[in-house]
Amino acid sequence: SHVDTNKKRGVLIVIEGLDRSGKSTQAGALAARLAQSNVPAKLIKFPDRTTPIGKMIDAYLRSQSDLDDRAIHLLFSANRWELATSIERTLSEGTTIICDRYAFSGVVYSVSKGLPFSWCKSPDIGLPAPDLALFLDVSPEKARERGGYGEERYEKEEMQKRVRELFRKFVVREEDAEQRGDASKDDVTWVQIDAGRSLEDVKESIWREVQRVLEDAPRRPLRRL
Ligand code: T5A
Ligand code: NA
Repeated sequence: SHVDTNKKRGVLIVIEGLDRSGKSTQAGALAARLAQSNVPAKLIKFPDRTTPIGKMIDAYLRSQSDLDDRAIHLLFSANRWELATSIERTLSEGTTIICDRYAFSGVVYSVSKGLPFSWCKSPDIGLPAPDLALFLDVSPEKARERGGYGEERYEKEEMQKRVRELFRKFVVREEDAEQRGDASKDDVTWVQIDAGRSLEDVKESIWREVQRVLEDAPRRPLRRL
């Protein structure tokens, strides 16, 4: 069959951040803006609560079931692997993916419960790596202004504070490595976004980063975690 070598692959954009940082709001706004700009794009979300594994995760998050910390960690990862082939296919067909939470949430939430960092990373090794990872940072005070955290298992201020510190470590480590010039070519590009500002300001910051990656990323092969 005819292979169109001029066809650009889609770009994998991950939006990470704390509960109530505005991830879903911004992911939706970005999808709309890409559509207006005639960039084929698809919005996905993790956990995907619609799959059989996703239903187990949903019950756990709503405290309707209890699971060992390691078991739920592996389910979150398996939930990503369920969709990995479809993500790769979509990207190779030229469609950009906006992903509301990904493997970094997986690591950060489990590490903040006390599981070892390297153990937490290992089940996600080999998943498609994002071309851009945005960290939406928001203070617990701002989150409270937005109606506070919800009723789910991790939506407690102490947990959110630990999660925030861990996300910041991820991002700062990558930024430092880039500035020192010793970032490995496989490192994920992180951008921290101050998500405590107005919806419009956050949207504009995100759009600036996305335009840049839409230019650069399609020339590189898709990487893996
Ligand atoms: N988890 C997830 C793991 O432990 N391991 C994993 O591997 C994964 C993938 C569920 C939980 O699962 C954990 C992390 C989570 O604790 P979820 O279903 O994604 O994750 O649920 P949340 O991320 O908690 O969803 P939230 O709805 O709380 O957060 P969002 O999406 O960040 O926030 P959003 O967009 O819904 O906005 C929240 C409110 O704030 C307002 C919005 O209108 C909305 O009311 N808002 C703003 N207000 C003022 N100014 C702004 N700039 C605003 N932006 C949004
Ligand atoms: Na959300």
